[in-house]
Amino acid sequence: MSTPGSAKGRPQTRRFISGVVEGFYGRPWTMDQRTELFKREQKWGLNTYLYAPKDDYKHRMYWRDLYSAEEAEQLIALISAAKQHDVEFIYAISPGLDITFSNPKEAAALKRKLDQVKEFGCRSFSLLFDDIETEMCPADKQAFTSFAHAQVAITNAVYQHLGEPETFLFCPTDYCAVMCTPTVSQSYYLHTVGEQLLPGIDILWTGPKVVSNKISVESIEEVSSVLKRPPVIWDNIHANDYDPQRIFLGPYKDRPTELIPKLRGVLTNPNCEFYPNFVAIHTLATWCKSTSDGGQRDVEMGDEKQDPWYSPEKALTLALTDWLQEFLSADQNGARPKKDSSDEEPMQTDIGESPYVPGPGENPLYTAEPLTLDDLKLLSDLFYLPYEHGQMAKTMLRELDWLKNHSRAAAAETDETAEWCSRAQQFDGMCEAVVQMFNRLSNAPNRSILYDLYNYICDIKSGVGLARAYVKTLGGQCPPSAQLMNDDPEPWGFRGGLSGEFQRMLPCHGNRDLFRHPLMTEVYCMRPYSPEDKVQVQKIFMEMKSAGGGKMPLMMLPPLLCDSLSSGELAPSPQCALILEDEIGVCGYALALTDAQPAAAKTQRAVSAEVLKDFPSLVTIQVLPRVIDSTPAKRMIVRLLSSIKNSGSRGVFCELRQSDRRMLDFYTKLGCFKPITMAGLPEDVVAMGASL
Ligand code: GDL
Repeated sequence: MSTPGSAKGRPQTRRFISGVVEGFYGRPWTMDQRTELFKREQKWGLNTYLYAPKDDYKHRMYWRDLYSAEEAEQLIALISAAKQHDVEFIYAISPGLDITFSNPKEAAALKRKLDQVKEFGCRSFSLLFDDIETEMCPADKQAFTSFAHAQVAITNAVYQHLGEPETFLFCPTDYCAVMCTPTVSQSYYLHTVGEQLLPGIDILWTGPKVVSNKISVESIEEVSSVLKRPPVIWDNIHANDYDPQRIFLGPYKDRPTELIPKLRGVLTNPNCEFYPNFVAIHTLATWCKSTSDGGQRDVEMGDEKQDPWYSPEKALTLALTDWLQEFLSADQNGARPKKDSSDEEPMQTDIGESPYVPGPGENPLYTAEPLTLDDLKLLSDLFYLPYEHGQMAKTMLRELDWLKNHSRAAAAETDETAEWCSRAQQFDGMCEAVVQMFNRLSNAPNRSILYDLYNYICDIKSGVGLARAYVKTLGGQCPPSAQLMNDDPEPWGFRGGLSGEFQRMLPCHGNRDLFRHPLMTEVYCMRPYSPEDKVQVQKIFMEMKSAGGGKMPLMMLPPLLCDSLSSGELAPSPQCALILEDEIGVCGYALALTDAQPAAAKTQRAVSAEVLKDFPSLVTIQVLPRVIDSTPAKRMIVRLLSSIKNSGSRGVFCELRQSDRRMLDFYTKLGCFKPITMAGLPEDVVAMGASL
C-alpha cells in the first residue's frame, strides 16, 4: 500500500503510515509496554509509532530540557527496539504551551533538543501544536502575520535543520473540522498551513471532530484540497483520557476503506491503559490491510452491504479470538502456571512446606473457570465505542427501559404480565452473564490485562447489579437489602463522587437517568390482608383520619362510606385487600368491596343506582406519612383494581375529604380516577371514580 510522494528527491511511492500515536493525557506507557507494542505492530502489519505522551515532562511542559544520561539510555533502547521490529519511531515534541516563535533562542532550543534525539538514532520527527492558546504574545504578533505563519515558519526551519527527514509530521492547532473558523474550506489558518508548510511535511487531522464518530471520504477530500496534501489521521476513536469511567473495546469502525488511498496514513491514539488496546490496534491493522489497492481482499472479511473490504464485526471477532489467548496465558504478574505433578517443584513458602493438598472432607482447591470468547464479546459490547454501545449493551438498556415503562404489568394481572415476567427473567439472565464474565475475568491468569480493566469491570458489575435489583423491586420480589439504599448507605450506594453529584443535578443527565423518580430508599413488602391485620388497619385509619380531617374535631367529621371497611365493621371482599409493610411493621393498606351497597347501608347513605351502575365497587387506601415514596401505594391500588376487575366489576369509586390534600393529590395523579357527581355527599366530601 502506498501514497504518491511529493517532496523533492522523494521516492515516488511512500508506504502508508499505519500504527499508534501515544498522544493521550495522563500516565504514559512504560518502556516495556512500548516494546511490547512494537512486537504487536510488527506481527499485525502496522509500521509506525508516534511518541507524543502529553504528560511526559520533556515532551511538552519542559520541552526545552535535554534528556539526562539515564533517559537517553532508555530512549536509545526504545528507538532501537522499534527498528528491530520494523516500526518507524517518530519523536514528537509539543512546544506550543510557551514558545516565543520570534525568539531565535527558542528555535535554537528546539533544534538542540531534536538534534539530541537524532543522536539517539531517531530519524523521524513531529511538531505538535494541538491544545494550546491561540493568542500570540506581543513579540510574536509584531513578527508574524498570524499564528499559522508563526507555526509554519518554525516548523519549516526545524524540518530543514534536520535535513528534511522522510517522515516529518505537523499537528495544527485547528486539527479537526469543528475547530475551523468559519469552515474547513474557508479557514484562513488551514489555508496558510496548506500553502506555506513545505510539501515534504505531512499534516495530522482528527476528522470532523476531536473524537470523530465517522470520517467520510468527502470530508477528507475537502481538507486535503485545503492542506494541499492528504492528511495523516490521528484517530481518537478509542481515546479515553477524557472520561475516567470509559474504556473502548469495540472495533475500528465507521471509516470506509475507500479512504485508504486518499490518506497519507492512520495513527490511532487509543485508551490510556496499554493492555486493553489489543482490540483497538488489532482491528485497525485489519482495516489497514482491507484495501482494494493492496489487492489483499479476504472474501470472508468484507460486508457486502456496508464495506466490501472490511467488516467491523468480523474484525472484532478476529481480535477477540487472539486476545483470549493472551488472557489465558500467565504474565509476570500472573499466577504460576500449573505444571504436571511430575515436574512440580516444591512451592516456595516461608516455612518450605509442600503444596497444600486437601484431604478427605476438606475443601477442594479452587479452580477458576476459564474465560470464554463469549465473555470477551460481552465485555466489548459493554465498553464498545464512544458513540455506540455494543449489541448486548443496547439490548440490556432497551429491556430495562421496557420493564420500567411496563412495571404496571408487574404489579397487577394484565395482558402483559406474563410477558413482563418472562422479559424480567431474561434481563436477570443477562445481568448474571455480566457477573459471570466478571468472575472469570478476575480469575484469568494474565493479571496485567485484568489490572488495567479492573476498575471498569467493577464499575459495570455494580451498575448492572443496581439495575438488576431495581427490576426485582418492580416485580415485587424483595431484593437483598444491602443492594438497595437505606438510610445510611455504604459509599457504593451513591456512586460517582462529587462529579456524579454535579452530573445528576444537570437536566441533560437527568433525562437519561435510569431512575427518573427519586430512588426508593426503603424495601417494602406487599401482601394479602388477613383478619389479624384488623387492629393495625384500624390504628392507621384513626391516625390518618385525624391527620387528614383538617381542623375539625374527629367526632364531628361526617362519615365516609369506606370508613366501615377501614374500621373493620365490614370485611373486604375476597382477594380485595392488601397490606403494606416496611421494616417497622404495617404501614399501609388498600381495601375494597366489589359491591359498595353494604357500606352505603352501614353509613345510612343512599347511593344512586346510576352511580352504582357505572361504579359498583368501593375502594379505600391509606399509607402512613413515613412512606415518602408514592410507588408502593400506586402498586397496591393497581393490584387492587385488577382484582376488582377480575371479579367482574365495571368500575370503582372512592370518597375523600376535601381537606385531605394528600389523598386527593394521590388519586388525581394516578390518572384513572376522575371526580364524579354523587347526590347526598356530605359538604366537604368528594367522590372520584375509575372505570375498569
Ligand atoms: C485531543 C488531543 C489528544 C487527546 C485527545 C482525546 C489531539 C490532536 N490532541 O484533542 O492529546 O488524547 O484529544 O482526549 O487529538
